[in-house]
Amino acid sequence: MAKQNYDLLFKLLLIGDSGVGKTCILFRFSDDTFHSTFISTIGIDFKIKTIDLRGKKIKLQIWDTAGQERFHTITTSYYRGASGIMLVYDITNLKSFDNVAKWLRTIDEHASEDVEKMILGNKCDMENKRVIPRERAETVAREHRIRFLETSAKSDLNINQAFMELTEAILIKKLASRGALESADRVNISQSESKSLLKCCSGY
Ligand SMILES: Nc1nc2c(ncn2[C@@H]2O[C@H](COP(=O)(O)OP(=O)(O)OP(=O)(O)O)[C@@H](O)[C@H]2O)c(=O)[nH]1
Ligand SMILES: [Mg+2]
Repeated sequence: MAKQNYDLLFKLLLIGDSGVGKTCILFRFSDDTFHSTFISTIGIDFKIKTIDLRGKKIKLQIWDTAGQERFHTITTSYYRGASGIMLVYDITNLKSFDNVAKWLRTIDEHASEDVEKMILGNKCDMENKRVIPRERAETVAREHRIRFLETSAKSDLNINQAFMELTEAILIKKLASRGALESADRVNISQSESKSLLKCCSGY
């Protein structure tokens, strides 16, 4: 049998309005390429990239969803299996930012409760066309206790950082829950040990 060449597999999901740059973010991260022609995603697509983090090989399966409303039913069916979700808006497009609240509700409705979230304000290379001040987005992210970064798929700004931060948050959560499980096991063992001790000492 082929040897598994990774320690952990995380599924990530990119969501947000059509045209905000989800596909470009994914291509920049996975292939280090950028295309200025807009080819809207049909339904859903994915890419794989394995990264090294905290001494672990983590295989990322990254699902790129179509932002168009007509694909809502198919795309939301992928939320449940995701450990992390990147919600993208475009800093030059007010509507895409206003819709962040709507996308957050969609996450609440369809994703697992413990999913790690991150908001990305993309296209920050277009400073002259900016309509959403960074502070405004930071406030919204803080209110929802969600990580936030401004990115540019075009000029490769914060793209790697975004995936690393989200993956690290998932990893920390997983290790913490594993640690909790292990200590629960220890409690169970010591309880059963004490029961058998009780048995032997009380002559049962
Ligand atoms: N200037 C600039 N343009 C970008 C950036 N990211 C994406 N774009 C452009 O924005 C357009 C839309 O990008 P996509 O990545 O296809 O958008 P999407 O969010 O995947 O859209 P859907 O698949 O329809 O949901 C394309 O013309 C890209 O070249 C960026 O960081 N800066
Ligand atoms: Mg796309």
